[in-house]
Amino acid sequence: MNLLQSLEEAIKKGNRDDAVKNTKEALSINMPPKDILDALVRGMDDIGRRFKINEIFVPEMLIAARAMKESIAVLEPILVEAGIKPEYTAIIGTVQGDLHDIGKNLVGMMWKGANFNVIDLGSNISPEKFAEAVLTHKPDVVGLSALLTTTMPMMKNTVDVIREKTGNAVKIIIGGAPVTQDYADEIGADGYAADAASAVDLVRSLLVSLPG
Ligand code: B1M
Repeated sequence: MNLLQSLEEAIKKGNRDDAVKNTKEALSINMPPKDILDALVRGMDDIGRRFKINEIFVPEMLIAARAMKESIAVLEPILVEAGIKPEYTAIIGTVQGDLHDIGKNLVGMMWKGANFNVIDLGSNISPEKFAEAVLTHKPDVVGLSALLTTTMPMMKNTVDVIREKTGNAVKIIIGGAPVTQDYADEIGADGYAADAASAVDLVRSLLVSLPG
């Protein structure tokens, strides 16, 4: 088994120590951070598949998620260190009622890697808190994440409250497993990205046309 396969296995087993050790080892031999990230995501995808067929349950998911988070904490500075001056300021958070933060963290990490100044509000964030953060930090873009079909409507509330309290200047983009481009159009968001890498391209394409 090669190093990336061992890393994927460590995530599947929720073995934090091995996950962190393998991540550090992969970095020490200059493996591309993107390949390391892909191994982490593959491990977590498998966790989701097995949860669906009732092969594992919430505690195992939590343990795997914790291992992934710790590996990501090791990986993050490597992706970030290339940046000199942030290109854009971005706020990100998972909407109210939703505790899933792994995908949101990945998007934030990719944005940091793309040299954006990222303000991560965390998960379970109310529309009002998003709006306050927009007024405080004056970002170029706000990213909303949701992983539950039951919290998707909170995306619409959040878009509405941000628009009402801060106007139309800030771009709002949405993402998360149940979210689609159609849904983004329906709720008046400026864009939708299917994954963390596309979220970088999307921000750039939305902001490049802005004057100034
Ligand atoms: Co939950 N969970 N979970 N869970 N969980 C899902 C989402 C689920 C699909 C599992 C299943 O049934 N197969 C299901 C949702 C069903 C639905 O609504 N259709 C589900 C459920 C039901 C629940 C609970 C209700 C379970 C329960 O208690 N009965 C509960 C809800 C709690 C709550 O939020 N209020 C719950 C709890 C949890 C844990 C806490 C145990 C844990 C979360 C830990 C954490 O995040 N800190 C957890 C996990 C880990 C999962 C799965 C297994 C993995 C999610 C994940 O992190 N994926 C998930 C099953 C699955 O997705 N296969 C599941 C990896 C991550 C990289 O992918 O977040 O999709 P994802 O992010 C992607 C893209 O979506 C995109 O980029 C990322 C990849 O590059 N993206 C964006 C995400 N946000 C974006 C924002 C953007 C752009 C792109 O722009 C701003």
